[in-house]
Amino acid sequence: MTAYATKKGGARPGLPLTYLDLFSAVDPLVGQSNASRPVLTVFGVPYDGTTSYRPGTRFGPNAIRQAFLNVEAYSKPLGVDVEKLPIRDAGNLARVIDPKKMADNVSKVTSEFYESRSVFCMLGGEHSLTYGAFRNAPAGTGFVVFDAHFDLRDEWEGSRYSHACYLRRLTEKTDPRAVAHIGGRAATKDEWKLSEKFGLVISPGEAGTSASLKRLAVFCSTFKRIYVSIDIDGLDPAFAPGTGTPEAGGLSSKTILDLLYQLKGRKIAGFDIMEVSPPYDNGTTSVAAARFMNELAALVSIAGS
Ligand SMILES: [Mn+2]
Repeated sequence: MTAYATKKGGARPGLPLTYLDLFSAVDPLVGQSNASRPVLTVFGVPYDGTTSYRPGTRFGPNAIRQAFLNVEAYSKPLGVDVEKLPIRDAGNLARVIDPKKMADNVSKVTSEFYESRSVFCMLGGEHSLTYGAFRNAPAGTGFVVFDAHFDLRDEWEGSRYSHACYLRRLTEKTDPRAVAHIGGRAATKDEWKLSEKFGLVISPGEAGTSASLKRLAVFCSTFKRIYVSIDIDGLDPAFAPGTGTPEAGGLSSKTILDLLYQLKGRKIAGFDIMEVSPPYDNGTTSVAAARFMNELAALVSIAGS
């Protein structure tokens, strides 16, 4: 049991400490730091309004939190005890129905983080939200995404802001050469063509080889900061059954960790973990998401913002 010590309520300002303050926990928040500059601020977006196949990612944020409170917080590969980091969990954003408005609200929130150079972690929710989270990132920020899909459709089921379109919308506003895409295996012929404009594409077969680790490290070294987006369906369904649009032939959780460790020493602008769908999960998907969150928090603490 790890993070319980960091999420204790503690004394209320101006009031004496009671045993209720001491023993009660605000479950399932990731952390309750009230530091003026926490190392990381977490927020969830329980939104799955455009999910095309199996809905349920609206339940993702709290499932990831619950899993996070039960994974080991000490990262041996990075030498960081995440339990000791000041992490603030701001809870979940209020949901609005329209996907563009939802992404706009996310964008307003993340713009404040970028302006104050504070690092955030967004827990999804569907991947359309990343269009809001990344589009106002400062110049010089590279975008590293793990995903089975390219999400480069111009529209899907009547919406240009569907989770199948978010990277198309993003790369209309930002340079596609700033995108490193890892794990892609399910896309239309047009999407494969568009993906050739990305700065780096690592297939599931190549991912994890020493050549792929080096290619990612070199890609990241050309940017001031990196934004990391993990669509949990980048993992093979064997590792992550709890997702809305699973695709066979994917990454292992070890492979994603090995690739994430290539970011050691790089400044991270923010990151997100998306598309966890608890109704289809046997528990392994949210635990994998929690492990990624833990290691990314450790990476953030090493390099600062
Ligand atoms: Mn996907």
